[in-house]
Amino acid sequence: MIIDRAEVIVTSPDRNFVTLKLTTDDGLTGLGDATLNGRELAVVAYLSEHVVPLLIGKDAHRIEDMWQFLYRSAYWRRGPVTMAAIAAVDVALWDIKAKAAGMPLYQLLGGASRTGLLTYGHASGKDLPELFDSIRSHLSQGYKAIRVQTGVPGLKSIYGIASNATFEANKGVRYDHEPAQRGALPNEEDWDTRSYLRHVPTVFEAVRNEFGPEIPLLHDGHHRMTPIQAAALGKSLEPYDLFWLEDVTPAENPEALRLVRQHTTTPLAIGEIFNTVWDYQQIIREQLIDYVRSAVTHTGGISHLKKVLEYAAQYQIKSGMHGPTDISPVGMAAAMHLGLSIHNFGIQEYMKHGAKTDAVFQQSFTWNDGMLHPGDKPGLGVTLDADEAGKYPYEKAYLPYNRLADGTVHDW
Ligand code: KDG
Ligand code: MG
Repeated sequence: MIIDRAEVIVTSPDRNFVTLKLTTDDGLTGLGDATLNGRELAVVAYLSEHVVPLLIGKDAHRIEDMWQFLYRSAYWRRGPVTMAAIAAVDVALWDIKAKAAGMPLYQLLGGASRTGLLTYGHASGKDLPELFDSIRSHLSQGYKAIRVQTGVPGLKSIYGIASNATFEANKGVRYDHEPAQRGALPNEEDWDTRSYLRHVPTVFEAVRNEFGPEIPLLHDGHHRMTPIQAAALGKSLEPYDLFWLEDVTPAENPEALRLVRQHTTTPLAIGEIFNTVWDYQQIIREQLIDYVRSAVTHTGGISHLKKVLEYAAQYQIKSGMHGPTDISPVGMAAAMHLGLSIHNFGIQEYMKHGAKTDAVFQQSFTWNDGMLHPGDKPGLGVTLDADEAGKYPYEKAYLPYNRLADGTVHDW
């Protein structure tokens, strides 16, 4: 089973996606997601110029060897561009291997460890009435766990709450508040941590009063706090029993979580911008987190993320894979197969893709009663319709950024 062709496909139905398609000499195809929101073409160049020439003529069965070869031979290691490119090759090869075996991929990964994957969706609102409507709408769709993001009095536009500018620039497609803005320069948002820290606990109190104690609630701090601020937030949210508090401090400094951990029992999740097991080494070993947020797409594929999660399992740390719409249906399918097979699955983030995206990527997963299942077609269970994909050329899109009241650039 020799790799005969490798195509890098860029398409922008609802939003940009980068997909690697490998074809073997016996006609099997495999897909891998290489989408890096706002920096998509960097991965396209890495793949087309540097990786594709290395794939042709290679044995498609040798997945681990290919991973090690792409990782080690480049000399320049890690980072989101490199690891997204390697992930795409890895996932496409797993797709091919599972098709060759005539099995859904999760069977090759050890078989199902559960019947389905608990998902959480994104509820948000600039004020309580809007937030409550959004929570009710998610509950009525079937979500059993909900991420709560809220506007903060005095701030016009913040992460997780679609600003009118983003909504309009995205041509009215809301994607449950996808932050990237198409065809323009980055949207500037504003930020004030003290107002946020005062306001957020009042919102969780109101949500618990309205919706009761049962629903698992999550919240994303999006890297915006200092360690002591994050510790204070974790402590002030303890009465509201969060499922997790995510990305409280900037991810570059894992030691920051020591201080947070010393002060709060609110469970912590981090890692959507991590790329390798080495980013997790300290925080897993020191048990500073409860959930690993890495996506298959950004962490070197199934082969590498499985190693991260096996390491995490030694410390009862669970998966909470990143799954906003910037993970393509191919990346989501890979997450579902991995999540179904591992023992330490925690929860899966799940935002529905738009109708155009679903027409480009035909999928076999199901989402019933808040639970995902990848389906039982051989491989990942996703095919890419080239004609549909060709209708949607790449459109430049930028993620937003933050400034404080005095103009200082801040983490968003
Ligand atoms: O591209 C950036 C998004 O993936 C990110 O803002 C989403 O934080 C995010 C989440 O938790 O889904
Ligand atoms: Mg996040």
